[in-house]
Amino acid sequence: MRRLALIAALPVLALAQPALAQGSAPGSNPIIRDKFTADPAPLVVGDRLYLYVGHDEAQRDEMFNMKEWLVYSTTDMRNWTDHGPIMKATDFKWAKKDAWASQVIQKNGKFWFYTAVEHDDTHPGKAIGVAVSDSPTGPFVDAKGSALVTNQMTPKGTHSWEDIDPTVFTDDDGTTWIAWGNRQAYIAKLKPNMTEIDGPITEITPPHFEEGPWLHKRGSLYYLTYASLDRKTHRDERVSYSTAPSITGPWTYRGELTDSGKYSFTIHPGIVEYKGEWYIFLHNASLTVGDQNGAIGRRAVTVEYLRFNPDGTMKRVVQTDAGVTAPPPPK
Ligand code: FUB
Repeated sequence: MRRLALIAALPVLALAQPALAQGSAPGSNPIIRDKFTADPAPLVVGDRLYLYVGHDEAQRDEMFNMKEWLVYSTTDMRNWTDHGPIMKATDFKWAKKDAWASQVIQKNGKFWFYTAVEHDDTHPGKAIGVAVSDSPTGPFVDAKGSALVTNQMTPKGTHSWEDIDPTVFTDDDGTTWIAWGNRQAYIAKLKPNMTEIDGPITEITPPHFEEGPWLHKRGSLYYLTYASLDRKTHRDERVSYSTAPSITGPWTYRGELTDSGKYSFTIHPGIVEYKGEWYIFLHNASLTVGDQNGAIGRRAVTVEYLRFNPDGTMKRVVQTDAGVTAPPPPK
């Protein structure tokens, strides 16, 4: 997120939000309609898909106001159960605010929640925390008692919100990796205890990287998908991606996967395979709740089918209102 760009864009965004015709088929986009939600992170547990989101509560022209994370689940990709909040940013005693992007991963019989928050003045800037629960619906509690990553651990960065948006991925050898970043992207191993970085933090910034990295693997190919910003041609973020033959690279840039989200400066990918289908979760700012229109800090999560070419590259995703209520495209 670029602060200056966001502020410059606000008057335009405020004008550009007609109320959408909403209330169509269950499962159409946006998939959650009674609250503003952002930064979707899917996790499959058995036959259920859980979706972790940040709760957008910005008032009027406030940029972001995110105090807590919510979780929803589904077994049919149409009907979503609201399990409520799983944690507040201030449940990390060392954090001041900002329940920003997160991801949950299951390992060793527990659910590990990695997320970005604003650290208190002992380590100024954004930081990454880790929380744990015995259940995918929480409650989650701080697993470490201090930040896993602080702004001071990545000294090359030029801004205080560089260490955000963690994505976690367990490779076939059982090693769990964490990647994160804003403008610079980083990757590191996690120790088996899931609460400490193991070894060096390596910079892997791909072309046009802005934020919101998401790691996944399909077949023998590794994917790093992220919110991108082409500073010369685009005002709003889009999704781009790179692929690699191993989690340690080398990464090859594969270009843009999506356009920007409707009325939204930010976009944020979360990719998952569920019941034989691949999906990409995103967010836009097309939702109206009561008298509140979508805005930069009032976003709404969406989902689309994801399709792959024979060489493993991903087919460009068109963001629709029908989403997964439309017939699945051919594989
Ligand atoms: O939701 C707050 C921030 O906006 C996230 O951390 C970024 O990915 C962007 O979506």
